[in-house]
Amino acid sequence: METRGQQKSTGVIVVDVQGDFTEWKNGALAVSGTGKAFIDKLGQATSTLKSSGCKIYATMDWHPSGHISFFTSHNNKKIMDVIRVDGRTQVLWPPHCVQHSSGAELVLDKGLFDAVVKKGQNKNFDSYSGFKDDGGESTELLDILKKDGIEQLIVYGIAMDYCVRATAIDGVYAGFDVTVIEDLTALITPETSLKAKQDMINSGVVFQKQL
Ligand code: VGL
Ligand code: ZN
Repeated sequence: METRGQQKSTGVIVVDVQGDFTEWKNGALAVSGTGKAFIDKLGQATSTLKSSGCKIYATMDWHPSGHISFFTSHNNKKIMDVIRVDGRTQVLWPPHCVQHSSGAELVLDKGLFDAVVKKGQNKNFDSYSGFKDDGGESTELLDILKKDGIEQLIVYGIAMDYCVRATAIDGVYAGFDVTVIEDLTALITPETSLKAKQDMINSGVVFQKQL
């Protein structure tokens, strides 16, 4: 079989581009820089990648009400407090991406996606990574990538310092070449994003400014 010169098959993981994370939809956990212009840019980049033959996957945060990551699920806690649960660190967020709520909906055209993977469905575990939750339970993402013969991943979306970070790093652990497109991400805080970028680079994630 002739394989020389054949390109590695590329999968694109569009992380958590859901109303609740956007300013455009006045989301519950709106990340700065996520107005309509940013979302349009993500849509255009994703269309371009799809046209060039990449498989396109979306992850979705999909929490039950009373989820462990919601500050309202704990007594006397406020947004962005950090607590310890069973030896794990848990950042507390406003309730967001509650299953079936309008804020949980993807804000990109669903026709772009070859598969959509939901995460964070177990009330007791958070799941920044699209591959597995903090309890170690896997989503179907890795099986889908393997079935599709994917060898390299392009990752972008919201938020760079949390779910993009965790998904990109787990992608490397799973054996993929992973590139994060920086201009197609939005970040929650400058401090966590600086650390996140360093963590990703240390894990072997490649950073690229633009597509
Ligand atoms: C995310 C905080 C809480 C993310 C999800 O998508 O980055 N951040 N849940
Ligand atoms: Zn979440």
